[in-house]
Amino acid sequence: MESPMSEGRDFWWDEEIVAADIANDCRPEIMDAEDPLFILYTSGSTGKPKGVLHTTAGYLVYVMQTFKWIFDIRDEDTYWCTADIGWITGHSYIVYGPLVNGATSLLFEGVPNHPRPDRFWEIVEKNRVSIFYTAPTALRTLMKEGNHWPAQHDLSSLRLLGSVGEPINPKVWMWYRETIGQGRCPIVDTWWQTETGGIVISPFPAATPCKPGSATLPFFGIQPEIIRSNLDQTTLEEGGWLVIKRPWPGLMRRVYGDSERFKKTYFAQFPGVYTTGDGAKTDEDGYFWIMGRIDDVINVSGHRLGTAELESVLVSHASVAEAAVVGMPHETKGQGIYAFVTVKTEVLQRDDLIAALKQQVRSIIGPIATPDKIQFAEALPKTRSGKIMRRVLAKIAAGDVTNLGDTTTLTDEAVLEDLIRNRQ
Ligand code: 7RM
Repeated sequence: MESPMSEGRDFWWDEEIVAADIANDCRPEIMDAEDPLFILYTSGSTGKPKGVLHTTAGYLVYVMQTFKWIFDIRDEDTYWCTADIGWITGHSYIVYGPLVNGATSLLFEGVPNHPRPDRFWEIVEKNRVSIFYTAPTALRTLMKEGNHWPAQHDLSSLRLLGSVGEPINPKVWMWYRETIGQGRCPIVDTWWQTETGGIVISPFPAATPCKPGSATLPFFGIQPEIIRSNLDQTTLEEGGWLVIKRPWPGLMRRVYGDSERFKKTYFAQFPGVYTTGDGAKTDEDGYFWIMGRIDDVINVSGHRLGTAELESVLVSHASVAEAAVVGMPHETKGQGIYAFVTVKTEVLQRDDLIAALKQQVRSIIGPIATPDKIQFAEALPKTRSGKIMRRVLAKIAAGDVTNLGDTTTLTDEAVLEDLIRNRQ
């Protein structure tokens, strides 16, 4: 097709590039290893955002190596990470990691379900994508719409799948594995944070035996540990604080402009280790299971329950698409359990579904975990990176709706009205 060129406004790349003296006009700047590379502000569930600062050499070494080994990148691959570039996942695994490895990488600006819920699969087919990295929130959105959408596309180019951002519910993991990966592709469930710079707990594809819902084992050089409030190591299956004992090249260097806050947030509660803020447990194989943010743990009559496990049990019901669980004030138990649930597109919201869901949690986790209230929601409040904003939901559950706190990172304000209106 002819391009309508406008004199003085449009130029041909091939003509301009030969005329440019790249070696002299655009010289690389030599940086010191510890020079700042970028600052990324974390939304921070409470208080004002923190400027997480990463530096040049360590960060680049770390994202280069994790990208190379966890995504097993090869010359013939076409890699696609669906994240927003403004999120750390976009920084590390769209910009720096793929570029420093010279990978062929697809960039996409858009959402998974527009114009139709097969947008991702259409792009995979058209570009013969071989490595695909996305978030559980996107997978749940697409799974909800039914298998006929991926079924319309040739997904045979895929050879490796990745997940990041939230715990992936086992049911969603199985769907990813069977329906998208067609039982053929390994899945890497990658646990990490803005602060860690790159992936710190993850399987190596096809080398680490997987368990759906576990990010499995630490990357080389990473020494995670799970501890109690008194610093003792936890026993098997006992939930506790996830900390990392030794530094690594990708660890953030400081909170921009606030070294006190850096120390206080990550190194004060447990001196000598990096505190992640997540709760976790290990099983008999030493595999790590992330339980959710420690601040979101619910304490029912002295029993501490992580959000991830409760939500995964709700999601395992055939009618349920997504679930978010929060604590609510309760007279006798201290905290009660309030669950927000979205159902699959064709499912009607019925009272007997509430009873079935309560029964399911009761029989799988135990009577103590039975939700006190279940509310059907049209959608859940999420950040731009797809994380459920449980802090906002906890306020709604408590009936404290006049001040929902900082909702600047919320993607869609309209979601709140439905949630408040239908409060149980
Ligand atoms: C990469 C990113 C960090 C928080 C982290 C966790 C949660 C991220 C996983 C996960 C379970 C995962 N950076 N999280 N990945 N939980 N399994 N694979 O998300 O700074 O935006 O968020 O996200 O709670 O602390 S982040």
